[in-house]
Amino acid sequence: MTLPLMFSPEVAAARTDGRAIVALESTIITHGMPWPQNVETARRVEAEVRAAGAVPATIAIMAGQIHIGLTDAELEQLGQAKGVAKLSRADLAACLASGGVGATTVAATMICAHRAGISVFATGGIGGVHRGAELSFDISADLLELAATPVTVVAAGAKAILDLPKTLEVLETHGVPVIAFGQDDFPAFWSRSSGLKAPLRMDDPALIAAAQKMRARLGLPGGQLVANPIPPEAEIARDQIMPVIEAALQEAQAKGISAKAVTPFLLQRIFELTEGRSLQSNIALVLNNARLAAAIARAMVL
Ligand code: PSU
Ligand code: MN
Repeated sequence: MTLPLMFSPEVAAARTDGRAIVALESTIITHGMPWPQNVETARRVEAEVRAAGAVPATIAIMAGQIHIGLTDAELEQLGQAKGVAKLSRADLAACLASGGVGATTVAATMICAHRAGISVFATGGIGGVHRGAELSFDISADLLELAATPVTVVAAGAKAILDLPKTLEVLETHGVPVIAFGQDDFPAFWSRSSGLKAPLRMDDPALIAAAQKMRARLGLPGGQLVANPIPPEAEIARDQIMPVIEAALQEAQAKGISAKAVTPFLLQRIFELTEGRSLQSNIALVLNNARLAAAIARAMVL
């Protein structure tokens, strides 16, 4: 049996023409933002990729098929659907085999993108090492996927709800290049800086593309994490967002939220506690990441 890959007409045409393609994930649509902003944002992100000269490929599982690129109707359907599975490396195959529907996380989107020949992917923020991981062992599969699958992921750093020093340590242990774009500091999703220095810095999308190709030539598996700071006008300062994050984390603990539910719960609570401001920042940073990913993807096909 061959892999059930289904390309949208737009992505199929881009493949024929050898154009730059940028993968986009779907968990941010189903679990990361409320409707209707989720669908509106997904459309705007796709438009941003096109405006920057590449072709967007939003990835999701529908009726047991890996969709590489969604039509507008499919996007709307997914954005309104309730109870969609959040798929990572561990449950992707089971969902496909049973003919199910699922949204792909960073890890699962990387896997599908790679199978579809796409090497650049834009998202909001990757999963990472959760606070208290020394007890819960909650470390996102996104980190190990970056070590295994050759896709360059553009994110605004890791979400500040995580333990960022431990996240950087795990990435380093697994040999994942963490490249801050245009600054020295590792960004913290809603804020431009985490107060931590990023291991690497690059200011040129072409260099980021060249580094990914060089990894392949070295015979090293895995991708790269490009940490792109949120635009200054959209950021929430660290001293403003931190107390909100603390409050959300305490609620999650009191309610016994665990495993896959943690990240969606925290994002929703932070949205409520900031009266929607965190969502505005999240949208701005994803659009910004889409632009940079398109520039990297264009350099990749040269
Ligand atoms: N970025 C966002 N919003 C999100 C996510 C990323 O701006 O909802 C999702 C991604 O799909 C990421 C997932 O892979 O959160 C991480 O979940 P976990 O911590 O359970 O691994
Ligand atoms: Mn987790």
